[in-house]
Amino acid sequence: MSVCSALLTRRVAGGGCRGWCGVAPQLVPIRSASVAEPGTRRSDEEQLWEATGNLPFSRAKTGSFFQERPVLKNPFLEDALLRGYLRRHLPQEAAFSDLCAFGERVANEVDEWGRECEVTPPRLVHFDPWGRRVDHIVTSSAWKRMKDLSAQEGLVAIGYERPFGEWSRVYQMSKLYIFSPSSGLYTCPLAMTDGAAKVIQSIGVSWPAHEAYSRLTSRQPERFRTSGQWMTERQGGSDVASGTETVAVPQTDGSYKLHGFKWFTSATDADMTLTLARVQDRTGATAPGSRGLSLFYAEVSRDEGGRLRGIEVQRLKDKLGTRQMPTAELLLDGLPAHRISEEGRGVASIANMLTITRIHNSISAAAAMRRVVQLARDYATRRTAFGKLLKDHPLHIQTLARMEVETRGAFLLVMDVCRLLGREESGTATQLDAHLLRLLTPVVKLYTGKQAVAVVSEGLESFGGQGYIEDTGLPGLLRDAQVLSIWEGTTNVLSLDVLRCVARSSGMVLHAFFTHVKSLLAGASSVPSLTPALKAVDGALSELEDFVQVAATRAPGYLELAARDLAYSLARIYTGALLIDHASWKGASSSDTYAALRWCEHDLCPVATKQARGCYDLSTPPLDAALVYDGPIQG
Ligand code: UCC
Repeated sequence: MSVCSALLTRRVAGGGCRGWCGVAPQLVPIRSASVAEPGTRRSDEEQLWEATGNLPFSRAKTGSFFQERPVLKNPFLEDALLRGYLRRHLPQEAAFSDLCAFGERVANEVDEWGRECEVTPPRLVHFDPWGRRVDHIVTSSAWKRMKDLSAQEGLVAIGYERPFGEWSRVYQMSKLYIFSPSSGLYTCPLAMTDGAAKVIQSIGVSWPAHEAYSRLTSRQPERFRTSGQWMTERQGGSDVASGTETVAVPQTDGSYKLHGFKWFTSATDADMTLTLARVQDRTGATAPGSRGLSLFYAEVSRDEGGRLRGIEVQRLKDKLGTRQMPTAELLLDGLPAHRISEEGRGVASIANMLTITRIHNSISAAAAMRRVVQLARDYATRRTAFGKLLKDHPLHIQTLARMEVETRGAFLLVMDVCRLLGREESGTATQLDAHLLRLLTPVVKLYTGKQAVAVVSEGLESFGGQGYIEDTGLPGLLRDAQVLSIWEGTTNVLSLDVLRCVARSSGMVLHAFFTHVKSLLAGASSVPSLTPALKAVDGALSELEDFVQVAATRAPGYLELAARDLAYSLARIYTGALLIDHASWKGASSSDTYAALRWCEHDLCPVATKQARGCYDLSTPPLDAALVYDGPIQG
């Protein structure tokens, strides 16, 4: 039997792709047939291929081998840590069965809608066929289905119904965590909607926003409404105090009309918004800075002619990712609005919204990591390279294990912040809890935002070239992850927020941090398998205490240079303590212990490491600047 007929026999017998895998020589005759020069004599083997009609790549044939795609399974059932965490803290049958059913729906139904949102991005129709300005943002039917689903599943409502008391936020965020990577970015309007409901509730649910509150927190799709959060203007989104030019002109009935330009408004198809503006006095003057800003509630509505009242949508933003979601530039030209904060208390009043959206952001970050790990580990059971499945290559599995450790750390960190939020909202928070919530909100947001980009990027690489192919849906995960460290406060802005809350609390937030980490470590001290991790976190905590003492004696510029590394140190130490605490629980698994040990291979206190190297000495800024600008000819 010739080589070819042996291969043919094998192909028929093998049937599927696996029979072909890793048998490179069989492709030789095919390749040589396809590259034969015109007029050259073909070999007997090639002629035999043709005669039998089995040239696998000829004419309409595309070969018989195809990689298997990764399969999305129920994200709740796939997630051992999520289930373990809930078994420990919220062992309620109702919560488990709801999350399980929702996970099934996400895998089998919702994920496809998310893909539809991605491939059918929103578009802006400025004019109707007769030339009238309409400014319609046209969204996909999947995007609209996401809205109905969000109401039905109570994705905002749960936070306000509080079915599980202080654990209700953990339950709500667990649902969002399952939903987020399949949501087509619908989690963005939900974050702002949740934040708006929180602001209204904290101000007092009364006219004019009481009806809005009941709709924002409704489970009925026909009543449910979403909110925007319009903060960013042309001068930028971080320094809100000096960047806000929008003015509020008082009306005789006590309401206001807003005039300004909002440069970056997310999920602009919202039904209402909270926004900042400066109230004009009778002379048209406004107060500068933060004390000139007030918080306004405005509804997005249309007049009888179909035109938006007081708003022109200038254009939709052309973004790297989050393309599923309409983000727009808005000209406010007499938008009717109501002031809902005291005059000059705008930033302080919208801070509640920032807390909520930053926590949602962190949930989305942890969820993106979890999703890419789930897909990558599934793919590793299907894809063969170098003669065996990827899952049987130790280096590949080591890479996935490192991603898993990062994902577990992110999950526990964000869930702990949700726990604290739930305690605050249910009235069970201690002063220590309140301090921790204030400190850890910027920390979890900045740390998980960065981790998500790294883990999702690594995840794409684990698919080889397929991770770079658009219609696998994988590149979208990376594009969407990149926004997580940018919006709702960049890494540096949030690092400075950490310093600010330390200063404003006279160090009490740090005191709460040290106290709580020590109590978590003490609770695990009797578990011998965790000793190396305990020692590592305890040592890092001491280094951090030393750093704080030294830094307190230095000029303010010293701490500013250390701000990012300080925030990272807080994140790594606290996460280490949470991993240890979780692994010390009686229902924990050996993987929980292993994850805690692996986490502690990080530099847990980079701020101490870099301090020892003189990284924050005041001699460094000019050297940094000289390095950054090395090259351009001065003139
Ligand atoms: O809108 C955007 C896109 C929306 C998309 C949302 C979707 C996200 C979910 C994703 C899920 C997939 S982007 C807009 C982003 N912009 C920001 O995040 C702003 C970033 N900048 C800051 O955070 C700054 O630190 C500012 C603006 C807060 C700084 O302003 P000021 O005026 O300098 O602030 P002050 O003076 O420090 O604080 C004023 C008051 C103080 O209260 P009082 O007066 O009582 O002492 C502060 O304690 O506000 C209080 N405050 C806070 N309270 C300030 N920040 C906070 C805070 N984080 N928490 C509690």
